[in-house]
Amino acid sequence: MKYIDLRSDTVTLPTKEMRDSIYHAQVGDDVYGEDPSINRLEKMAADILGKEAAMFVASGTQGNQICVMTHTQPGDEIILEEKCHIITYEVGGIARLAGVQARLLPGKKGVMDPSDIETSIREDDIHQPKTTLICLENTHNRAGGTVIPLDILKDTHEVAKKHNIPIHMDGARIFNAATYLKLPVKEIARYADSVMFCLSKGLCAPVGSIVVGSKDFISKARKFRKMLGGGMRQAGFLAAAGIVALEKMSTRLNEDHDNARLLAQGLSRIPGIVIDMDTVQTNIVICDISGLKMTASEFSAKLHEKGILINGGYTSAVRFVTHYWIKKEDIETTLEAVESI
Ligand code: TLP
Repeated sequence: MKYIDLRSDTVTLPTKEMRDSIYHAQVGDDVYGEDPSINRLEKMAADILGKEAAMFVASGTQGNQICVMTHTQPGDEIILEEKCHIITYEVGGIARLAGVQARLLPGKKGVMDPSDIETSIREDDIHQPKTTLICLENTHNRAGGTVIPLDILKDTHEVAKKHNIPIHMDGARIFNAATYLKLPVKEIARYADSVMFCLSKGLCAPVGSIVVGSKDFISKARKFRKMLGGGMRQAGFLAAAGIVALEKMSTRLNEDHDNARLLAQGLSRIPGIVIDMDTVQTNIVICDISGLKMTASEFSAKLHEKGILINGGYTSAVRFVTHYWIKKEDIETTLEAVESI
């Protein structure tokens, strides 16, 4: 059976052009800085994001963890939104690897209020840890792919500068945010000192993410990447696909957003399903199915029987994610299947 896979945009397979570029890639030992494809990808990424330097990493998680380690010292405190990926899905890495303490703030649709951030910054007091990092997530996964509005981003940046605290942006899906805001991605990245973004989600590359920042930051970060086993030698085979991802796939995300909206509109018409349409901004649709009187895992098992894959959990929230391999017809098939359930 050919499944319609809406579990995540992480499931995207590489395109034919990516496979060809992988086959023909020029490679070398990247730990020596000698992989031409990695060097080209990193230069491209730094230019597109408007930063001095970039570094290829194995995954988004590895990139986020390296950034937290690079910005902080063990015993510091960092500010994060309470449902962000770093806190929810990175296995407690910031505690184990960076040795930092998390100060979690509630977000509105995933977005922290800049004044809440400011009041959470620790005073210079012998009893208190030092606040040394603010982490933002853009788009915000668990809030439904929501984008940080530019004015809030600017205000957050002002607060951070005033207190001399760097901002790290988990921009796993920053190209979706830029597509939504109709802005070049560097107009978002300029409000962060470091950004991690994924090549392997909506951009379809098989493996890899990128960290960007200043030259100093990236050279310090390279040491943490090595420590975490991320010195991947002939990684140019992966970079080759990443180059196609940046050149070809970053400009087509509107299609995924249109499909997500179509899906959300259809789902919201089905009795028992509730969606906050304001959160449907990019390629993620999160809905509440408590009115269907079944758990999310029961719902996803029923969809599975009909050839549709989503991630179900124990709560009543389910997530659908659109991507390159999901076409408009797949959305129609999905809506028919949900309706029949
Ligand atoms: N998110 C995955 C799962 O880990 C939940 C998904 O299916 O959405 N930041 C954000 C905002 C992410 O959504 C993800 C992946 C990551 C970081 C981590 O990227 P990877 O999977 O490459 O480690």
